[in-house]
This record gives sequence, structure tokens and C-alpha cells, in this order.
Amino acid sequence: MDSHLQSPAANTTTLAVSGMTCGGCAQAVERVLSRVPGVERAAVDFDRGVATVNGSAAASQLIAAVEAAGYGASVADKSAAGKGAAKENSHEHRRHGCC
Ligand SMILES: [Cu+2]
Repeated sequence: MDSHLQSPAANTTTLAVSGMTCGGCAQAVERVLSRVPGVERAAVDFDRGVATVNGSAAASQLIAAVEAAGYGASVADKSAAGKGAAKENSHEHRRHGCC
């Protein structure tokens, strides 16, 4: 096994995702995240409401992508202390792709 393609473990961004109501939502979020330029891998944990994204994409782009899909997201990284209170209040009941 020649693992010459070692990804330099770019950054891992952890997002807290809100608005997911089923596993299909998690898959939808995963899909939009993986489409963001620079993203190598996106994994969504529906139970915890957490998305883990590997790649060089900016967190703001990831959040924008999730929001464009009708869900909410905020950085859950410890390094991101820029935002004050989470905006869980923006509970727009948008129509999701899956349910
Ligand atoms: Cu769903």
C-alpha cells in the first residue's frame, strides 16, 4: 500500500448544525458541504448535530452552504470565538430537500 497521497490534514472544521430532523437531512447537509470548493471530506453526525469537514474551505463558506440548503450552522471549533450567542433563534421553517 503506497499512501503517497497523504493529505496534509488541512483543517478540520467542526460545525454545529441545526434544523436537521432526520437522517436524510444529515445526508443533505453532508452533500452540500462536500460540494463547497476546497472540501475534501464532510461527515455529518445526525445524533449530535455536528458536521466535521476536512479541507481548506473557509468556515463562512461552509456555513453559507448549509444555510442555503435550509439548515443552520455555526462553528463549533474552540478556535472560533468570534461569534457571540448562537443564532438558534432563526428558526425559519424552511422546506428541506428531504422531509
Ligand atoms: Cu430530513
